[in-house]
Amino acid sequence: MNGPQLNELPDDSEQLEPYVSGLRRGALQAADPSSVWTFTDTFLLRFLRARDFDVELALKLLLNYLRWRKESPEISTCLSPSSVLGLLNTSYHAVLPQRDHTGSRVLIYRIGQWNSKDWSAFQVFRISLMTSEIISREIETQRRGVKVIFDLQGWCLAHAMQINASLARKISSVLSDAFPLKVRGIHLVNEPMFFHPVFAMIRPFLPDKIKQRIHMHGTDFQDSLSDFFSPHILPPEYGGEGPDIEDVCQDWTNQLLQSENLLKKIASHPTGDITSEDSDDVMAEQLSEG
Ligand code: VIV
Repeated sequence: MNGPQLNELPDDSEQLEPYVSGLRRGALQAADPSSVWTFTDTFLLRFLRARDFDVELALKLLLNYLRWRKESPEISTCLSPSSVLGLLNTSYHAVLPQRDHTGSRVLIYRIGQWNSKDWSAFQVFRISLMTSEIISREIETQRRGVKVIFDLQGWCLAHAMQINASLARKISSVLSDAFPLKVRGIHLVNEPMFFHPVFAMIRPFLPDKIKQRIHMHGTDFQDSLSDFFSPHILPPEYGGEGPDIEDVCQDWTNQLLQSENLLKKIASHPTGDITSEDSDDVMAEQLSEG
């Protein structure tokens, strides 16, 4: 069986066993001998699916994920939706209730809602990490990845000032090889001219594969965005016939708040491998069925 076929199998399929064992062996070999890491199958499968069951690439991704977390404590150690509720309540972010025609999750970030006097770039980044941790638990998302719409209306110098070279690097790492999510498309809408210098900081670190998936739609974006997303899933603000942006943001904020305990556990765990059967996970299962 090839990678894409393996990707369709469920977590408990026997055929996945050799891949899971191979990845576990590699990870334990690469680990600091004093560490007490253990890895559940469920956790390892996220990395395998993200790399279509290429064990070597999945190992690289897993080690990058662990290193990124360690090197970015300002972002990774504080995953608490309630701590950024003020920002979430401005309709800054949503995961659309419906997947796109390829099964990808569709995320919206409305950067203009980010008041940079009140919220640091690290806090803003944490929201993306929280959402990513939650949706990467869904098997269908592990298979079909994510597409992201960044609405840059309202992007201004104060925002640009928050993005230094070190942060630009962290952004490009999670997009390319430090988080177990396939990034299938990045769509920028309403980007002003002076967003370009910021993008120029991030771009050089991105592999060609990701660069090719970045689309700049400008202010007159509705026609070109509809080439990628069917109108019935998009909010009217983005040229669609789906639910209002305020409603989808509110719904996702509620999902995040319900995941508060789970996210705190993930943040404080040495590897992030939280796969327990408690109430938090019931929610993750409900999400993956939806
Ligand atoms: O976090 O798959 C200058 C995606 C994103 C993630 C994470 C994962 C992921 C697609 C990002 C996208 C957003 C963690 C796993 C990189 C957080 C960005 C936070 C910063 C502070 C936002 C500032 C605005 C950016 C906007 C443009 C970025 C694109 C060119 C990617």
